[in-house]
Amino acid sequence: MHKVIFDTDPGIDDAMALLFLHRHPDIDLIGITTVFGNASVETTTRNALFLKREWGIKAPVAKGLDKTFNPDRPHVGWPTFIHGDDGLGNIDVPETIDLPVDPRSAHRFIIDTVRANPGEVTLIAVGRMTNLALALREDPDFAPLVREVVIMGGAFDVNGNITPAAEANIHGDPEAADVVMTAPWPVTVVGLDVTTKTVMTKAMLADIAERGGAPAKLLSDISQFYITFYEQHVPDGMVVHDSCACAYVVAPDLFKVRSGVIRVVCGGIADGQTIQKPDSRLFPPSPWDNLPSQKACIDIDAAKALKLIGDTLALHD
Ligand SMILES: [Ca+2]
Repeated sequence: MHKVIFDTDPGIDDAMALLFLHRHPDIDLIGITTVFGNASVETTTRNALFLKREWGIKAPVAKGLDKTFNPDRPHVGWPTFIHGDDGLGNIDVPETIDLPVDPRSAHRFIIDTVRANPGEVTLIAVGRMTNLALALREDPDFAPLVREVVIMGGAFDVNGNITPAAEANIHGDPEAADVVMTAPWPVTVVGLDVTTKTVMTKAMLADIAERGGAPAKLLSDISQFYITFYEQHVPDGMVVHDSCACAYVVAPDLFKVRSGVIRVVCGGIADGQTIQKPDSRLFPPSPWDNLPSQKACIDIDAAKALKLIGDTLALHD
């Protein structure tokens, strides 16, 4: 069993990943922490509570802060053209959800939960890296107690999606991402190199909606707005970015990884770019020296990953 804290900014592909974690038999979802990105943290937290209620998820929800790790960074608008004004595809999510939020902030919840389960917790982070970086700053000694960190973000051997250099989750808080990539815990980065190969067709989603009961039907309804956006990028369907990170946790064999120190460019025209120094390469002294080697996913068996994701989403409670 994998004890998982899901750090998320729901977000349509986040919603799919959350249902995957809820339904996969090898995942014990012990916490949901929210971050801003696809929408404000007020909205992403409301959406997490909405999905928790609709899907009967037990895990507590802890709300993150609404500032980048470097508070001087200017605010960038929300991508409402991808995720809708409500962050969930404009399905009329209620204004408020009558469920309690954990009294702790997201980063404090992460620290406390990891310290209560040393060596056992996997952090899956599929939004900006702000909460994880804040946790490292508040409690620098807790990183080695984390079993594994799996991130959806970054782009290594391919272009970014928000600039030619940068992927959106990393671009949204580059300083936080650099702190997370260089911390003494094992990180695997599931970025655009593999997620853009993982396209769920409309037919696959319709099949999941038919087999998976009301929760899968809701997921399908949420996803239609996103599919319309993706028509300009893929011929049929949607890229399931965040679910790829969850699939990695239960089926790492479906991914090809490369080891090496990963740094994040902070500032300039390549702001938010992720750059790995492969362990097999030698260079003169550089800012990549004397830091932990992490894993970047560079290929995926997309057909098998999509089957795993689809079959999991269609499982009944
Ligand atoms: Ca996300």
